[in-house]
Amino acid sequence: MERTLVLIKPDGVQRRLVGNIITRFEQRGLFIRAMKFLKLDLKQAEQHYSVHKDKPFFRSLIEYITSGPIVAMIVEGNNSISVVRGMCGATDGSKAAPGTIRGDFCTSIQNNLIHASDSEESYQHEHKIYFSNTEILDWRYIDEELI
Ligand code: FUP
Repeated sequence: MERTLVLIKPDGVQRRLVGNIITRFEQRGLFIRAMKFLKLDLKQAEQHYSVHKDKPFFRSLIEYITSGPIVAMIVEGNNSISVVRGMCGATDGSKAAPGTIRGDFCTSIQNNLIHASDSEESYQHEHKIYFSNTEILDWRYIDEELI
């Protein structure tokens, strides 16, 4: 099984979509291995989005992602990186398909509710910003084999 790093961004928290989003992952048969509610500091935000540091939208993105609390999760499942990206929908909410999280709840490219790792390499870079190894719990749901 594969792991991915998911963030419910400040607009997702402010708009009370945390429960809806987590429910989607639970219902899909994905497994939550770690979760926390936190406010990113500047250093963490710049580290997370370091690949975008030369992009024109970088400062605005950093301001947005540090503007309020977020929920960070490590989600595990079969092909979870592509499964979760599919559930998020296109980066630009105005182009995201209905039925996806962005396609159901937003139209913005920046305030797009959710982040999910786009590759194993990104997951390796990102998860260490949010979780220490002891915070990733070694546990199983009782129905994992069935799912
Ligand atoms: P994603 O992998 O879907 O999170 O998208 P990207 O890595 O391409 O971009 C990271 C974040 O930068 C997006 F979630 C939103 C923001 N962004 C903008 O604000 N403007 C842009 O033109 C592109 C991305």
